[in-house]
Amino acid sequence: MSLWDPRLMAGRAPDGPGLLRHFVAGEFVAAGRRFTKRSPVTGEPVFEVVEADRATVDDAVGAARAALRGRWGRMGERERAEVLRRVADELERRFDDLVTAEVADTGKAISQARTLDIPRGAANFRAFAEIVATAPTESFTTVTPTGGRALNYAVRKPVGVVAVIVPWNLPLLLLTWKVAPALACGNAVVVKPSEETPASATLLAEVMAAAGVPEGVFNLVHGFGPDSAGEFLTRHPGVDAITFTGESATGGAIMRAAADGVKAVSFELGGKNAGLVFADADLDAAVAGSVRSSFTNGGQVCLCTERIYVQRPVFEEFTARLAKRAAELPYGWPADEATVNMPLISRTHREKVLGHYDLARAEGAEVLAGGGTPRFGDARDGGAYVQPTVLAGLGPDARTNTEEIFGPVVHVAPFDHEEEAYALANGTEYGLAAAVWTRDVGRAHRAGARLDAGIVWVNTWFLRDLRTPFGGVKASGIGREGGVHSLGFYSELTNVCVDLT
Ligand code: NAD
Ligand code: 6OD
Repeated sequence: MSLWDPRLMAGRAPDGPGLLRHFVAGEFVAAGRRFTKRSPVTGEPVFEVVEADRATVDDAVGAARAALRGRWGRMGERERAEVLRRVADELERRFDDLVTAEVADTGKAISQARTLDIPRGAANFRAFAEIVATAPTESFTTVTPTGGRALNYAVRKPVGVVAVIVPWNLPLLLLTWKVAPALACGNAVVVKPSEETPASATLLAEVMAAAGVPEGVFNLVHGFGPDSAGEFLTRHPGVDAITFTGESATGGAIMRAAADGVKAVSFELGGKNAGLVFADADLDAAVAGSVRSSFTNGGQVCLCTERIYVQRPVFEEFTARLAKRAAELPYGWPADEATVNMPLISRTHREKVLGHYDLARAEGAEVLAGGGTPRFGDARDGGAYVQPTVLAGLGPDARTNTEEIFGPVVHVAPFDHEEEAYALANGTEYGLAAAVWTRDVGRAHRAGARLDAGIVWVNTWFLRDLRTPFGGVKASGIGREGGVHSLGFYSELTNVCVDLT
């Protein structure tokens, strides 16, 4: 059987689970203990995965360092951009295998994997090929103390070996969002995907080899966080910088690990994102947009809306329509084109989300839709599904309205005045994203200025331009990636000063 047999999308490995290995110095290696990756659709094993020990992480970091000293280290920006375009071509050639890998690991709907996750993988490489090949660096003519002239200009150099640690919710999208700019800037990477989603990263290693990326430039180690591949990597003295996407608490642990080596960090962390629906909004668009922003990917997108504040005149109508739409979202097997709902990533995560559903009830919430688990009467009952859920009736300080849940759940509450809406939206420790629904152009711009968030969408959600700054404020992150901001993190600038007199 091929490792990427499409039948995996139904949550079972017909010929037994395939083995997913590390990729070090251009070779797949199987050294280490093994762990089982289970399908979130059925709970059945779909892959056996090799877990990296310290020695394998050492080898991977060593291979990356060696690559920087070789052909890769001598390539110019345009040549690297060409390599990135070949990676994008190869990702497109392996499109169906990547869809299978992503759906097998996550249980996400095939329509989403085909239109969001996998296309963004290739788009990330194409975008950063363009950005690095066209980005200017600064230069100044300086008057010297003797009245002569000096030329100052900046040269962009790689940071070195970059550790890339990513979560399970949009595995290929989030991994390539970091690998593409890191390689564009001439670094070598050691990547550690989530233990929950090892498949598409393994396929990306195949893609790198087929695209002719020199050996050691892209290395992959599988494993967990603490006392496993993640921690071995972040504490490794041979790693120069760490780019991480995941929970805010994990960001704290990685920051402590990075402190000893004074390593640069870029963090994209958790959120508790607000939606604001003003009475002047196009209500059809606000309802449809909020269904997307709360329930896409089973609510497991860091940018998802978990709190919606609605101006009082339209509160009843908006809430009734949102709850009805949530209850109608279609279930199905992941490979069915009409499927929208997907399972959570694991039974463990389901326990956490269901715990939040119970907590909301205990806090006094009214459950307007969902609130439990669906029953299928087939193998999906062994999976990690929960119902899309709409809650109401709680105050802004309830734990339901302040803690990130990371599931298909949203709480809806009314507000009266614009200032009140901003205060409510800004009232958590997070500051990642906001979605504002209004027809008032002035208010649209005011919201952008007043909301504590790395990105404010107005009359849309998750519309991305890869040239823009992306990141979070407060507990939602450190730094910005995207466009030239990624070049800022993944390269070091040397100022060269030439006295022309
Ligand atoms: P997580 O923090 O548990 O794990 C993320 C990655 O870190 C995994 O690969 C994990 O193995 C690794 N890891 C865990 N502990 C580690 C340690 N001590 N040292 C090194 N590596 C360690 O996050 P998750 O549950 O996989 O993902 C969900 C979270 O990610 C949510 O909080 C979500 O909001 C956040 N997220 C943020 C963004 C963003 O762009 N801001 C994007 C996606 C997800
Ligand atoms: O679109 C992106 O570039 C990005 N980093 C999205 C993050 C989604 C969080 O789950």
